[in-house]
Amino acid sequence: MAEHARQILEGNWLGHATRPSSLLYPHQWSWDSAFTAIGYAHQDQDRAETELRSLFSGQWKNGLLPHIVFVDGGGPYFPGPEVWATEHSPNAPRRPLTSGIVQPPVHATAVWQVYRLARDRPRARRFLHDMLPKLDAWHAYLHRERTRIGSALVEIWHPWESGMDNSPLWDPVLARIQPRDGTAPEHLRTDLRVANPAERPTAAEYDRYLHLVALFRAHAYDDERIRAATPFAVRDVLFNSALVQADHDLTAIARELGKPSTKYEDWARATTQAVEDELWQDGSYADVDVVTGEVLDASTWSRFSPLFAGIPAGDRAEHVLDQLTDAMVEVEGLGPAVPSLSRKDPSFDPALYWRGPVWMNVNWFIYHGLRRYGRHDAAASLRTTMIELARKAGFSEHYHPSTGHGHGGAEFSWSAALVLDLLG
Ligand code: 2M8
Repeated sequence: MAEHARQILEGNWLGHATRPSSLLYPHQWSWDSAFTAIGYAHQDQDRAETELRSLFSGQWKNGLLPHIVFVDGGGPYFPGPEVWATEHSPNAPRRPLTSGIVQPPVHATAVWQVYRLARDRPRARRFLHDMLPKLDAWHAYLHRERTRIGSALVEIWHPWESGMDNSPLWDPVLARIQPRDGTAPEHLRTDLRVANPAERPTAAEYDRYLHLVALFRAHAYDDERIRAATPFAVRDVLFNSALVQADHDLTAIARELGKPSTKYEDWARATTQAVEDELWQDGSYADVDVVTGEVLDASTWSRFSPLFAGIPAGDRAEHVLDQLTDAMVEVEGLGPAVPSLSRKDPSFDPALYWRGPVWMNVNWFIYHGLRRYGRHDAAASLRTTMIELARKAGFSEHYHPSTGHGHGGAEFSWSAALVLDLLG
């Protein structure tokens, strides 16, 4: 199993970074690289460090860590660098070319794991030392530019920033957008040529994705202007939970290096409190639309992501753990798993990307959450299902929640890397 996972990563290795999947995603993606480094950490310190260093070579002067770092000659992908046109921003690097939005901040978590598992300790310490200022700038960007007065929660400004592109969470927000400034004609969409179109976001969704990119470009990627103008601004449970955990990990990194850590502890505390005060709505965690104040209550897996960061306590934690047990599905002959969207949700579709399939990273977050709350048996069952899914269906992008069949991109890096992490 581990050998097969290593072969997948080897096949996607570009010499300095790992692409998520050869045809569908032929460049370097932000949270994919963090997951991939978490897997490499067990086997290959050099690869793990190189993966994260190369991702951060795309970091902007204002600390923004872009969701895609384009690889010269990487292969066709829409929207490519010419659409992002990040030269409009004084903060974007001239090289490498990048996108101009972010993804969930799991990078400090990855850096800390790479450091902890490294065999060559002096080298690992140099790595940690080099990464601290980069992570500091990245988290400072989020806490500074992605918050508004009155809330410590960070905002996402695009469905792609959530990592869960076509989640039904965004339906009501996207419905308010009338796309004008930029559309995505089918012939430009490289994803439709290499993946099953029935498993990809719709044309209406892509038009809105592109409308938002055009808006960011028109505002020269100036955060203050975008904050005032964007019709898509969401306080997302997963993004904020990942950030709380990453702030905890950044605290550990700073302490390990004998550097001040109070700022990171304060960030973690303030965001935790804000998740508890502002995102707990009617007995469940839920995203909030900043523009309308509306609660976005689709029953996605991300309602459980605060467990990963140890956010809920006492009765609330028990309640979330009970909801999680209810949301699990049984993959035929393999065991329990958490689907990206509850079967009971009207938008549930077992093969449609972030609207139902089982994803390895989702189950990895939940596995760690369960362990954190002492639910070791449930965590062990989830681990077994993930390993057996990969054995049965290979390292797919996502899996059918009943049959366990693989869907989406094949030979998918984070599925391989996170199984390597589970194998230990
Ligand atoms: C998917 O998103 C990209 C856009 O960023 C796409 O569909 O083209 C998402 O699943 C995202 O979470 C992931 O990071 C990316 C690469 O695996 O693919």
